[in-house]
Amino acid sequence: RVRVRGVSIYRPIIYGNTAVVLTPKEREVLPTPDHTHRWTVAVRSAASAPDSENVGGADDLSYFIKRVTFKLHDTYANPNRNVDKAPFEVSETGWGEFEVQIRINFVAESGEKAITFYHHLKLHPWTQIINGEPEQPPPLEIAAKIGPVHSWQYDEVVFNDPFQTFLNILTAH
Ligand code: SLL
Repeated sequence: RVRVRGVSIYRPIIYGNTAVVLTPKEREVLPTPDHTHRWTVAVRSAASAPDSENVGGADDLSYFIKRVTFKLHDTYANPNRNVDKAPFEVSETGWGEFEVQIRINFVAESGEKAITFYHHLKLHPWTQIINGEPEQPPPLEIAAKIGPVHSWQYDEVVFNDPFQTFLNILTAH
């Protein structure tokens, strides 16, 4: 296996979440009536819109990502969610914000170590301070009218001195 010395190649990604307020009807049919939101946390190509689903298309990251593990809050059953194909995302319902650990494993040909990002799952559209009280999210009825919450972070995955075979894979896409 030959490394190509002096070469740096990067792939732009976004990671983050969208969230919507559940309607009273949706909450009725859930086994967990205390859940207030439905959310999706994901890793996507920076070339695709945050909420688009172009599986197998130009923005499918699986040519260089083998697995993404989303570590959810311990209140969730099986908090470690492995996703082995695009779209690299997890959808759930819940009531609270928390830190999601996002671990990205690259394809075997890369010889690269996994990398980890942290994302604060965002459910509420804003915080406001009323009369010096602690920050409060708006009431759910108002949040529902405001619409989906998006929270995305741009980043670049950099590969230094990549293996020739991996460089070939990257540049072929
Ligand atoms: C908080 N530190 O206290 C956060 C924890 C946990 C969120 C939020 C679902 C749990 C379930 C859920 O929304 N957990 O499966 O019912 O705000």
